Amino acid sequence: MDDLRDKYLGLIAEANDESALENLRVQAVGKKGEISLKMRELGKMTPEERQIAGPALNALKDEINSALSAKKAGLEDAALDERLRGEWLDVTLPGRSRRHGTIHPISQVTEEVSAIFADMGFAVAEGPQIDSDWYNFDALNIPGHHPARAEMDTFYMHRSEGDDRPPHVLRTHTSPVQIRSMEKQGAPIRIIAPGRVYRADYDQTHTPMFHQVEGLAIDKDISMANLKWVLEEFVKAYFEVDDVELRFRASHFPFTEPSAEVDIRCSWEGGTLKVGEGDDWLEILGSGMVHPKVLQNAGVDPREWQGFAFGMGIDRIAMLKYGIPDLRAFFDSDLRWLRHYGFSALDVPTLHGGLSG
Ligand code: 2U9
Repeated sequence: MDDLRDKYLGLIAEANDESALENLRVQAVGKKGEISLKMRELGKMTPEERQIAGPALNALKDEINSALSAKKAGLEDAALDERLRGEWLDVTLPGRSRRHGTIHPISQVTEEVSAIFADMGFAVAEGPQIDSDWYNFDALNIPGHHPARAEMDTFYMHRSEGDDRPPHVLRTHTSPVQIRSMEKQGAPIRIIAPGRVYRADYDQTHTPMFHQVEGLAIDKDISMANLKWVLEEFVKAYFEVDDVELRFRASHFPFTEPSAEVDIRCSWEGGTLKVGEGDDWLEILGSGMVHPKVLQNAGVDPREWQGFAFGMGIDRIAMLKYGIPDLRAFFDSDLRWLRHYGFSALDVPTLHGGLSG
């Protein structure tokens, strides 16, 4: 019996996986196992012999069963340890940083401006960047002899000889969008039209492609007073100041009458712009009451409807707010520029909530 005990405890100690252990269990204490066979022999023994051998065999069976369980638990622990060694993770290590792209200042400012006007009930309208000279000029009361229509300022689409379709241009302002919107939905209307525009001009303050946002509000009794309030609210929200003083200077545009250029009070102390204080004035937009002829050209009856329009350069107000010195860098600079002046994707403005993130 001691031989049997030594044999099986030895084999169990040496087993190194669960299936080997199971084989040993069947071989030792299974129905036809060595110990079970020995137990069957008890019947042939004398009562005295049986009284000694019976309990001894039961004890041996118990001992082997507990050795099997202990070994099984040991193998499971070892397997777990092995797995954990492979999956070891230092949660105190700093995260691996991934290179994120950034939002271009033009996109950021377009979103900011759209969110501010959306809060005042303006919808965003879009239109084609190549348009007919009717939508870009005539409908806006800009006559054929106007200098803006000269090839020097406007990019005209090439036409082959004999092609008599009306001339098309790269739009020089987003105003055609408002004409098309009025044609489509009529009055009343409250929209802004942000987007790319093109003029043949290139120096430190002009690029041949730049961005504008124009606004239009047409209703039964809209006046310059409404224009003034809307622009004040816009300037305060955009430059994030509680108060600002606007100066309306009489001006002339073919598409508005009367027309005004709008300056904001500011200071440039220490080279940085402060809006709403100081003795300087900064021109940021043009505006006026939409010319009756323009309303008529867009299919809106000027005897019934009137309203204001305004326009400003997105690139320019982006430079002013975010201290970007050279306009040309917007469109021909490298990724280092974008990493410096770009915005995180989390900084996009939300409606009714100011800036998130
Ligand atoms: C319609 C009627 C009127 C839009 C207007 C201006 C004045 C203006 C400039 C600002 C700086 C262009 O980017 S800029 O160079 N714009 O001064 N724009 S009123 O007037 C409209 C537009 C559409 C149907």
